Amino acid sequence: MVVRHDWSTAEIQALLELPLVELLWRAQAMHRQANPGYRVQLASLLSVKTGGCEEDCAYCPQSMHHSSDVTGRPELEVEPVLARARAAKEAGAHRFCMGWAWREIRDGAPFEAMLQMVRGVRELGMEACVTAGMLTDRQAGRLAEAGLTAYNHNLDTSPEHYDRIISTRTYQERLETLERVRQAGITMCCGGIIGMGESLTDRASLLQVLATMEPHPESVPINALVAVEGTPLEEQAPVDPLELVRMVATARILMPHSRVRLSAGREGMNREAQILCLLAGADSIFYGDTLLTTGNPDVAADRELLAAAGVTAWPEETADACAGPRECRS
Ligand code: SAM
Ligand code: DTB
Ligand code: SF4
Repeated sequence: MVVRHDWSTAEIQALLELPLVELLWRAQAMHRQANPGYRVQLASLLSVKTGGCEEDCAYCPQSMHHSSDVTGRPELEVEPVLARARAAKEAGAHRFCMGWAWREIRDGAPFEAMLQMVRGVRELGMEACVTAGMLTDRQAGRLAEAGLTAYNHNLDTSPEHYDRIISTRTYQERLETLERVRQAGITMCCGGIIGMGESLTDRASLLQVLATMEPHPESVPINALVAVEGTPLEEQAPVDPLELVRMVATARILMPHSRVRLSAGREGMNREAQILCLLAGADSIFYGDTLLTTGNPDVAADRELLAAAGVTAWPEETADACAGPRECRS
């Protein structure tokens, strides 16, 4: 399998525009080679620090610039977070992702607590992912030392569409944060959102930035906008689920070894559309009743979804774990 890092936006747009059956066929061929068992990683999310964020991301209910901002939710402490991680593990999750609604990480007690949470999650034998905004080299180094598996920092959209979505932080700053994560030896979780008024060329352009990274991000979350009341994007029409299928399939073709995560937006999709995404190459879902502040299908529904699709969840089958070039699956 040839893994390329020199994709042009035009080539990617041509993939996105293929007849759906053809696109699915090509994505399937890649997916079967890279993940012959069709295994799907279950990742649970927890918002540790919710709301009051200084950034003005137009999609985000946690920005202090929007009337949707959630106030008065106390920041969670180490023990309750680890209790949630244990519960997620018992429910079958293999990765535990923790979010902080921050513009950037600052040193001090909350950061020390974050490091303890990372250590605690790793001691449970789970992968640990953190998303907390920008960070310094030293903070990235300390997170790596604590055993952090992945840092999530999304590009969200194309460089061209970005200014219509966020004004308080530049695309370049995002890329620099990602580079710090890479340099520290932490795997990169980086993806975007569709349904924010972007064109097909914007989607191709976002994927071009991701697919020309070397190495590719180990994890690529593909979100469909959850249009939350009180955010500037509250009126956005829901995306056609087949658009999400196309985005997942194209990501799979471009980045064969990356974990493509079917992320926000599943609540508005029927079972068949979600199964099409699994067929198109999604090999992870967020698992648990809530994402950060919005809803997600419940655990029982997701168990039924995976059974109906005939795919296996991690960590049941870990015999050949860590055999491939992906991030550790043990
Ligand atoms: N503050 C940190 C940051 O922005 O890096 C971490 C938390 S932030 C909520 C994580 C990601 O969630 C965002 O980059 C965005 O891609 C996604 N997200 C947030 N709100 C969303 C929404 N309403 N619909 C879809 N995705 C959303
Ligand atoms: C990602 O790309 N999607 C997740 C995770 N990374 C952190 C977050 C989705 C958040 C959806 C809106 C909310 O629940 O607040
Ligand atoms: Fe803050 Fe992250 Fe929400 Fe942007 S996406 S407003 S940085 S919490």
